Parts: sequence; structure tokens; C-alpha cells
Amino acid sequence: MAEEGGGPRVRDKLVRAKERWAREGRLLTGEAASPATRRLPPGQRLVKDWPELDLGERPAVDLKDWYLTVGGLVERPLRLDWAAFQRLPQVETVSDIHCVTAWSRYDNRWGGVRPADLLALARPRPEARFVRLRSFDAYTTNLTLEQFTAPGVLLAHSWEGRSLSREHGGPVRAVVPRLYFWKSAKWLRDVVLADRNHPGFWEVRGYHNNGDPWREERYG
Ligand SMILES: Nc1nc2c(c(=O)[nH]1)N[C@H]1C(S)=C(S)[C@@H](COP(=O)(O)O)O[C@H]1N2
Ligand SMILES: [Mo]
Repeated sequence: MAEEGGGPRVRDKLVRAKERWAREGRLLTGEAASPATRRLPPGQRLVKDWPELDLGERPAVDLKDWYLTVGGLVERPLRLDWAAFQRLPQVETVSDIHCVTAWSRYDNRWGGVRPADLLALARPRPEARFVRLRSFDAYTTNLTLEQFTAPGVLLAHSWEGRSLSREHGGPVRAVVPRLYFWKSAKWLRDVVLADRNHPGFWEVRGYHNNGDPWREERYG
């Protein structure tokens, strides 16, 4: 991509285009729907391939250098290396992807760790109600604690039985199927529990703080 020329840096043109879409309210249909009655959210179209979308830095994180922290409002802050992460209960989930740029992809099979199993070790304090995800490329996004621990959410290290590729956020990414895919942080590094909802990278650039695809919470 031309704007990446000099090496790892944010793809400014992409960021500016997405900020403009938010201002224009691109793709909004005005329909309301629910995942119980409708699998494909309003304004979305199905794809079979899997697009790659990010700020362009794509950090290369070796498994020997990889770590995941859990901090903020927890009784026991954690810093797990790869071996410790693999010792947590491992599960598989199948879920759909809904990207705010209007593509959806059904039936992705993920392998990884449930946030609830990670948080059982860190023990969130009672006042912790929000989660901030921070990545190795300095990307951030925010969720409620309830959204983070909802069924189907995973800290995924594999896809279709193979290690998650670097392009798609490996070693480990978040997968939050009930929200637009920008909430699913790639190259996940830190999980920070908080009593306030800190907006992340896209949330401060015109994108919705909550991001429910069935309610078309694209912008806000
Ligand atoms: N760390 C990080 N996570 C990220 C992003 C990013 O730039 N950096 N982009 C987000 C956006 S906007 C989307 S649509 C999805 C894309 O994931 P994919 O490339 O695996 O399809 O990752 C999300 N997670
Ligand atoms: Mo996106």
C-alpha cells in the first residue's frame, strides 16, 4: 500500500476515509433488528474470503516474547507468558464476523481462552465495569465487562484449527462476535479493567462506543 511506504506507521488515508464515513453516516439503513430473528445485521453483505483490516503496523510478536497482562481494577494483576496462557482452559467456538465496513463472514471456528477463565485468576474488583483492550500496535478499544465475558467471546490463538496468522492478529486476538469487528482487538497485549468506559482508537474517531451491528451502532 502506497501510504505505508516508509515502514510501520498508521495508514493515515484509511483513517481519514473512515472518519469521513462516520461523519456522513455511510451505510445506515434505519432498520432495527435482533440476532434472535436475523443472522445478517442490517446493511451488511456476506463474503467468503476474510479481508485483512488494521492500521498497517502488523507487529511481529514471537511466542518467546509474547505476553498478556490483566490489570487495572483487579485483586491480582497478571502477566502471562505463552506457556501460562496455554495452561488455561482451552475451548473452541464458532461465530460470525460483522465488520463496520459492511462485510460479514459466517462460521469462523476459533480456539482459545474464555475471558471469564482469565478473569477468574485476576479477580476483578466490584467497581470494575468496563474493559479496555490494548494491543502490541498501540490500538485500543473498549467494552463493558458484561460484553467481554459474554458467551462466545474468546481470546483466540487459532482459526480453523491452525495458529492465527500475524495478518489476522496472532499470536492472540480478541473475538467479540456480538459487536462490530473493530472491537475484536488483534495482537492483544493488555486487558485493563476500569470503572469508566474509556473510548478507544475508533471510538474517538466517530465510531460508536457500543457497536451493536443489529442496532446499526456504526457511528456516534
Ligand atoms: N490491534 C489492532 N486490532 C484491530 C485493528 C487494528 O488496526 N489493530 N483493526 C480492527 C478493525 S477496524 C477490524 S475490521 C478488524 C479486522 O480484523 P481482520 O484483519 O482479522 O479481518 O480488526 C480490528 N482489530
Ligand atoms: Mo474495521
